[in-house]
Amino acid sequence: MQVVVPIITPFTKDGKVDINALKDHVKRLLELGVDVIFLNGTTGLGPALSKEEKKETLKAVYDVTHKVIFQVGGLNLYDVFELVEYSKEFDILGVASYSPYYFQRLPEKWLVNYFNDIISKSEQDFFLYNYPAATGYDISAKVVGKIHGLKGLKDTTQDLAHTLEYKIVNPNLIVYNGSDSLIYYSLSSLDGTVASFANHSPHIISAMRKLIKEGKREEALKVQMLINMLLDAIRKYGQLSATYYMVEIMLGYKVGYPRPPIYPLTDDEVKMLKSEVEPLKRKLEDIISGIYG
Ligand code: FW2
Repeated sequence: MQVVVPIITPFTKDGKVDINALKDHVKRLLELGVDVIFLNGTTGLGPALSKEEKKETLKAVYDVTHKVIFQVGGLNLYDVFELVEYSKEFDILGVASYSPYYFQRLPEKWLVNYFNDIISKSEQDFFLYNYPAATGYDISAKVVGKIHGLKGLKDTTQDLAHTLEYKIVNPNLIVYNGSDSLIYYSLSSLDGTVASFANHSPHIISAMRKLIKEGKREEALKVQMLINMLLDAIRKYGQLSATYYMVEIMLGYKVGYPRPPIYPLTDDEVKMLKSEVEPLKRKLEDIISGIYG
């Protein structure tokens, strides 16, 4: 029942990775119950980071924890290999990659080759990141069967049956779902959740996990419903950017800025987001204080 956070990459106002903000954020999230840091994922703006920035984030986070999965995917396979090589210097949980994206109609065997090539260069455990809505390609359980040496997989789809299929085909695979609206189901029926939501509400996910462990299913589902309402509010402002501001709203500290093309919110947008979120936040806090007594 692991909670994995696809951590945001904090930037300074002039667009540099804010290393100190990143390290502090990692420390706080671990204290609040997060088990694993997924680096350079979608929420971390992975596709918008340079190879050097990806190295920088790994080095910084590794100073705080070794419980890291390092996302290396990209369209320049030589850069990807360089990151895989770089990862060998670190004793981490593994490397990960999304599939090649943007290009249409790639033959299935090229997708399989891409993952097999990365795995053959890596000394780390390998986690596949499937996000068909973003990449254009679904790496289904059938395709996964052609990839050799997978340790785990993160499936960002809204279809739990699709995610479960990986587990059915290969029960030894560590399988996570990456949708915030399915956190309850990921914790109760898979190996865990990779939740963007954990960037600002790790305490809420930890409380839900406690309820599940205690068999309090209805209460845990109530938390999921409130999470879904929060998500509706957040998504209106652009979830990738709003997540940065949600850290201050929910946890009370600033965590830097996103970087265009993921534009920072305006002051008015932050105010509106806050006023929409506050009533839900209060309801969640009431539930949490009831859980911990
Ligand atoms: C990541 C995740 C979560 C995303 C999801 C997209 O790397 O950011 O897939 O938040 O809506 O795993």
